[in-house]
Amino acid sequence: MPRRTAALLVAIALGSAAAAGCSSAAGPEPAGGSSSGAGAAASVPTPVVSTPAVSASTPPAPTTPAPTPVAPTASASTDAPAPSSSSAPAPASVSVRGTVTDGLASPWALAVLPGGDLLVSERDSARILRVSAKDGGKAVAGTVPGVTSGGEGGLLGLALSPDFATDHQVYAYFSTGSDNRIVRFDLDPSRPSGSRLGAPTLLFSGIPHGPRHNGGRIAFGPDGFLYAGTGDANDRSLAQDRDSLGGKILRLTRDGDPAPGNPFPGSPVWSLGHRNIQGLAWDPQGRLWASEFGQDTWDELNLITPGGNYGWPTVEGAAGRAGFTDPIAQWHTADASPSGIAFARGAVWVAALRGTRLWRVPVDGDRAAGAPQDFLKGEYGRLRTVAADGDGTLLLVTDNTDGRGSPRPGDDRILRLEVNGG
Ligand SMILES: [Ca+2]
Repeated sequence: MPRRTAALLVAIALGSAAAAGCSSAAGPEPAGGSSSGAGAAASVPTPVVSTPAVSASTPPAPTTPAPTPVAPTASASTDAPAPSSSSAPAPASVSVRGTVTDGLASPWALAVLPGGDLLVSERDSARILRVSAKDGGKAVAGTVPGVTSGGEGGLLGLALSPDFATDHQVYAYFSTGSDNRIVRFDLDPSRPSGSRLGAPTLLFSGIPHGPRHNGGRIAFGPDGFLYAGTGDANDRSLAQDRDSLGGKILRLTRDGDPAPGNPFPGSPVWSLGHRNIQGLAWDPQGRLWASEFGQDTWDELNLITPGGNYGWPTVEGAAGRAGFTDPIAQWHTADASPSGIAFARGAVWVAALRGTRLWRVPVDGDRAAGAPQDFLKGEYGRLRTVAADGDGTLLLVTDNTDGRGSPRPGDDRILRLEVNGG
């Protein structure tokens, strides 16, 4: 039997098993970990996905050939166009260098302050904590007023002003009872702990809110504008509606206005057709990468272009359909369920909740340079986000206290990782 055919059959068999195993956890942040079917899959190679199966049943896109999405499997390299040995990325290794701090409750976002201290948001308590780089000590910088926690909502993203060193401004994305919104605070380190956040300035509101799919990641791009990943708020029709803020990546000025140069005049929308975006990162060339929760089939890593339509809910994962941009990499939801991402050492690093591991997607320009590698599988439970902290260092935030995990003593924590190779 030709190898490709054999691989395809394996893909179908394993794919069916994986689909059956996750049918009850179709949410964007499905539970998982040791008590779920993920345990049984732990010793099985990650299912082969996509490319052969898709191309076998779907005619190729008529015009521009989409880059082949890369599936997270060692055997994918036998089916995918193999990079030449001279250009193949070296595998990387990851070492856990220590626990920066622990005892966090539903941590969600992480920001690295000048000097190395960290800001962490706690989704349910609505607190922003400052963590000392020296000893991991935690101090409450303040509690964000007006946050309504519940489901996947609460205090979500944080972003530092690009001029934080001089303006001390912090941006936050959070849920109220009726919407998601973005505010800005002054952070005054000279004030007493607990009152270091000034009064919030409301910058942007009306982002659709629901018990699930609230998006929530915010980050400043290299262009100085603020990007926000939103969710479809469990109303899938919003993602393709250019007039809705749901299921989008938004691009805003620092004051919350639609940024100049956005693809749809007067609109904050930068890209559409998303289900739930919780990961945003730029590579050194200024390309924006975004992770996205799939429903029950394909999680995605996408390369974002202005005005791009990423397909939800018409398609999930790589479909090769005209008018929709296919992902660069995709995973079964049991293997990933990706929240925060970071770019470091020539790769996108993806924190996986249900997949309980850290994925590395090596990239070469606008495409994946090889099959994703996974690290720390099952070792620390659900992973909420990852941030780069200088060359070769990653900060990884666990999230076993979000109501879907199995907290263990010390959860949740921030780990410092050292990346070698790559
Ligand atoms: Ca998509």
